[in-house]
Amino acid sequence: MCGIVGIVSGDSVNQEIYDALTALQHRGQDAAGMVTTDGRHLFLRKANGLVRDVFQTHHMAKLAGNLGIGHVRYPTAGTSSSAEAQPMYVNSPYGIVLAHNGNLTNAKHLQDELFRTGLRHVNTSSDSEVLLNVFAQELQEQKAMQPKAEHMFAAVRGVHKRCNGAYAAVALVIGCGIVGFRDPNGIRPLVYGSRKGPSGTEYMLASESAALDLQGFTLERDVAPGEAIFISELGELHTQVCSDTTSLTPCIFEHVYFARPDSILDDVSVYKSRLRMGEYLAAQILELYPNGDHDIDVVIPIPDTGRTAALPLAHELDVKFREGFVKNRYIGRTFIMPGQHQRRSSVRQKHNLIELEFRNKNVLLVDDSIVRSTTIRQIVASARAAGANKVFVASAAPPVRYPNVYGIDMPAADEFVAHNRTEQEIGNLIGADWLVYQRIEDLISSAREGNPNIKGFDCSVFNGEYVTGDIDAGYLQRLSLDRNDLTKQTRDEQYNSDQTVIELHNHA
Ligand code: PIN
Repeated sequence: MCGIVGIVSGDSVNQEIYDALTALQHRGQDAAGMVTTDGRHLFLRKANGLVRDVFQTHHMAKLAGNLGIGHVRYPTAGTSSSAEAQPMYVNSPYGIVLAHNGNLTNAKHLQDELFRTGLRHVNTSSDSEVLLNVFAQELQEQKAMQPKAEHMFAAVRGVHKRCNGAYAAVALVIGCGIVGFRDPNGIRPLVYGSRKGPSGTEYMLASESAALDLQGFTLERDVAPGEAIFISELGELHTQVCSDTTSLTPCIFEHVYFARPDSILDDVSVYKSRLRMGEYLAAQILELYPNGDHDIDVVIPIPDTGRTAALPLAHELDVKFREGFVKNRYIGRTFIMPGQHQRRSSVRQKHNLIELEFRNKNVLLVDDSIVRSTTIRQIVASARAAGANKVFVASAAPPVRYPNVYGIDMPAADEFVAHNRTEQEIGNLIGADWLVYQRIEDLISSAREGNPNIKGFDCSVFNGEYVTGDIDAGYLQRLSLDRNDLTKQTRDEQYNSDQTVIELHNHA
């Protein structure tokens, strides 16, 4: 998963992009990057690491200019090499940089096509470099000496015709402005906002509305599926839907886990979605165990995301809500750490127990989702070790059974605990007395009740239905082979032993 931002301001944008990227850091901790422009040159800084480590004072001093874009990355395609950090740059036409969140499902085909039709070379294994080059090629076709909004829109129209999959992107074109666009299914989020500046209205595009709030921008609205928002370097805003076939089917996993609770995506408060997930879980438990004979003494969330659903769940069940785990906030999110080994050791460090909340009690543990089950297995075991009588588990999301092809790092079905297992078998495996999963229709209602205009969500990780309609067994097999934990680990080891070469190459 990744986070993107673009700002056109009347003043220097470097600090604001830095702050916005920090607000989006939860979307990716692997690499960060920023490009600014003074209208003639681009200034680029990107490297592996957290925002606070990548941008140092001497970098910030050089990131001059009133417009810029930024990116935080977790690698969903390709390697953890810093050569694949974003924004990515192409010199022709004009000089363009682009930051992308999502995953193109026809990247290989497009890469060949780019060479055949434009003699364009794609140097990394990143689909974002493909997206950048398709956009550049389409913009070049416009043959404008000084590109304007209409040329940007025509280029985005061309992108929509050729690219499949998920993409929310911001691109900066030197001497022109910033364009943000979202794929025709609106799978990945993208919002924009405005604020009054000393010399007129200033605009910001971002993956999540929380980043706008924190920079003093007022949320205008979401970028619509297939739409492009162009902000010229003078601060004029133009919008156009650049696809004839659009439908809004945003990724439901944003509501389950990825997005910040203080964000509003497609007019739905993520926080409220999660509260409703808790209410639906409670209704299901009361249905399964009528007359309150569920035997639960206390509801204990697994921090952080699990907490929002656990609160109304406890309330509806009329049992106590207690904090039983203290999370060390200085350890990264385990779920998005590459490689199972790293994940396992950090789960252990991450959650410590408040023993007295467990001793001799029947506890219901609530997490946002169970993917590989590494976290929950260890947590159930430590709850028992702390003296719990019975340990029940509730997952605010249904079982994750299918790979994600739209930019979330869940590429291999056989790494999921629910792969080829029934819910009963999973419950046994994780050591729970019983396990209850959210029903998919309840999950959809939890998010959709915030905005009934949303026709549907991409729920592919739960139901295997891919909204772009282009995913077959062959694609999933290639994805799994290319991106499973073992492949990633081997690739990272190779990259690490190669680092001097990459460092030299990337010394800027
Ligand atoms: C934890 C969010 N949440 C915890 C992410 C772990 C699945 N996992 C998804 C549960 S937090 S596993 O909000 O960032 O603190 O099943 O793959 O082990």
